[in-house]
Amino acid sequence: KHGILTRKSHAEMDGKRTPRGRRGWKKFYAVLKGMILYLQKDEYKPDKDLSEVDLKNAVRVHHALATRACDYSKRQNVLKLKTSDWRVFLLQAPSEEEMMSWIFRINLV
Ligand code: I3P
Repeated sequence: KHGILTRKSHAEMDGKRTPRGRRGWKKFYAVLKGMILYLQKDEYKPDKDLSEVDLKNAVRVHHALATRACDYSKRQNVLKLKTSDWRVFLLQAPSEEEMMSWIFRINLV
């Protein structure tokens, strides 16, 4: 699955709140491949190598939990992604349908 996702980091690997200055929203081209959600700067090209930044932004979604971000109301179609290493991301999809689809696909991994 792939599509546009806008990300906000909420908590870090130690479970601590992401510090100010790194809590902003950022738009990515998202690709879910195997157990990894790639958050790329540019559109997906099958034969192009990932940049260092793209690799750094990749999230392992094995044993992660995706739910609708019911407690976040500033933006629409936002899902909450909790990873097995205690990171928390908010991910905004372009539509309700897309958000539901991402939740379903991430939880299948
Ligand atoms: C954050 C940025 C986010 C905001 C967040 C700020 O600043 O303005 O948009 O979240 O508020 O800390 P920075 O880019 O300097 O990290 P919202 O859009 O959800 O308000 P927060 O600290 O209350 O999460």
